[in-house]
This record gives sequence, C-alpha cells and structure tokens, in this order.
Amino acid sequence: MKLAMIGFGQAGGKIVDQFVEYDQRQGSGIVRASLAVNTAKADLLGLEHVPENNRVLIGQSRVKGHGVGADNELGAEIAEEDIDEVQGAIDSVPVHEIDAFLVVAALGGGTGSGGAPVLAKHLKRIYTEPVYGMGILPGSDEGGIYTLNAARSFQTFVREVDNLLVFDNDAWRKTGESVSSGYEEINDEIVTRFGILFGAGEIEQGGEVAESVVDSSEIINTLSGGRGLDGRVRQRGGRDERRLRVTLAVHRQRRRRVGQCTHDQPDHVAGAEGRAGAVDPAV
Ligand SMILES: Nc1nc2c(ncn2[C@@H]2O[C@H](COP(=O)(O)OP(=O)(O)O)[C@@H](O)[C@H]2O)c(=O)[nH]1
Ligand SMILES: [Mg+2]
Repeated sequence: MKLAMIGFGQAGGKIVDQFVEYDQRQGSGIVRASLAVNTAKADLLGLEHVPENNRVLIGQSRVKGHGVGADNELGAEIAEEDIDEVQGAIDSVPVHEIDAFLVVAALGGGTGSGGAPVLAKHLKRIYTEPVYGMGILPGSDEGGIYTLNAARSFQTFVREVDNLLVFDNDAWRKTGESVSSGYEEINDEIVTRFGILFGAGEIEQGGEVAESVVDSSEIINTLSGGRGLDGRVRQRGGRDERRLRVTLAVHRQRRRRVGQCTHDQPDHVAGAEGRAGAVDPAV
C-alpha cells in the first residue's frame, strides 16, 4: 500500500526518514510522500531523506526552534496553533495516490507525544483516507514523566486514528544496553517489520515481502476491522511473517499494560493532577 508518512517530533522524524531510506533501498514503493514536523530545528536538520521542503518547524514564536522538552501539553498547544503550517506542507501530498496516512511519533516525549494526536484528528477531519498512527513507547529506564506522557498520549492518539501500531522500545533493546544506545538497531527493526506489513500490498516490488499475496484493501480491512493482523499475514508463514506476528503479540500485551497504567496513574504518579488534561481534557 502507498502511504503519506508524517513523522512528528524527533523519533517520529528519524523513523520516517529511515522508512524513506528503506523504501528506496528495497524499491518497495510504500512511501509516496514523507514529511517531518518538529518544534526543534536541530532535529529537522539532522534528517537525510525527508525532502527539505517537507520539514516543518512549528512553534517558532513560542520556543524559537529549541523544542518543548518533555512538555507534551505545550507540544499539543503548538500543534493546534500551527496546524495551518503543517497543512501547507501536506497540500503537496498527492492524496489521490495514497491509500492512507501514517503519523509516527514517540509517545514519551513532548512534540510528537502532544502533536501527533492533534495532527491525526486534523487529518481525519480533512481527508477520507484512513489515518494510522505509529506510537513508540518509552523504555522503563527513562523515568516517570515519559511513562505519564506515553499513557496520556496513547489514550488520545488511539481515539483519533483508524489503528494505532505500537512499538515498545523496551521489548527490542538488547540486555545491558540502554534504550538510546540501541536506537539505530531499534529503528531498523521498526522500519523492516512495518515495511513488510505495508509492503505486503505492493505486487511489483522485489524486496523482502514479494511472497506475500495481499492487497492494500485487505490491509486496510484488517487494520480497521479489529480482527487482528494475523489472519492475512500468516498465510505464507515465512520467517519475516513470523517475526511480525511476534511483534504484534507484544504490542497487544503492552497495549493492555499501558491501558492499565493510564487508568491507575492519577493516584500513583506524582504531579499527575497538575498535568491532568495535558493532552486530553476529557481524561
Ligand atoms: N525507537 C526510537 N525511540 C526514540 C528515538 N529517539 C528518541 N526515542 C524515544 O522517544 C522518546 C522521546 O521522544 P522524542 O521523539 O525525542 O520527543 P519529541 O521530539 O519531543 O517528540 C523517548 O522515549 C526516547 O527513548 C529513536 O530514534 N528511536
Ligand atoms: Mg528527543
């Protein structure tokens, strides 16, 4: 299937950047357009594959290109204020050629955690194409604010998208390795696994998933039907499909854990009251 990918925040931008690289290397044709949105100028400058015209610096009047730290309340506010600037870049996407949007963000930080749900909601309002989210969960060694951000962002993001694909930084790092030292490998895993999923609908490509016989509408049906991904992807039973199934099982487990954490957190996380409503006033 063909996607317009939008990376929000640092991790989101890096992962989309790497998706573009994967797509070019594999010739899989899944990334029809790529954009990166950030409040931090340096993060945008660090990208290599997302076209420069498609890198949108928001919140300049508020944070002057320096980012929002882990303040996802500010991230959400800025995204709302500057949504027109983001839309300006999205205007260049050939929407009639895509099957869906994919909004990618780390849920534990500030810019992407706050901004990605705002963008997803906006896209759903403007376009008829499905909007998928990809959320990166923080590692358990990163501290309470990251977990709290992720819990709140997850709850909002999952409501605004047609499906949220969750990737757990903890689950993929090697023993003894900090989360950050493993980013490159983790991002590689993310891009390969989800590249296989999305590439399954592209017939002409000669990359890793050529043997999977599914088309874009089947992937869309699967992602929207809540039927679980296994049914279709399992058929050929190759090594990559097995890896993908394991990934998805971990997602489901972790999603339950985050859900629980979300419900528990006002009592257990210091400072939660002050931040209640940071991302979603209804929570
Ligand atoms: N998988 C992955 N996670 C990352 C990467 N960079 C940062 N993170 C994680 O993302 C969270 C911080 O989000 P970040 O994207 O830096 O925040 P933002 O720029 O404010 O949206 C933390 O949980 C980090 O562990 C990356 O390249 N890959
Ligand atoms: Mg960061």
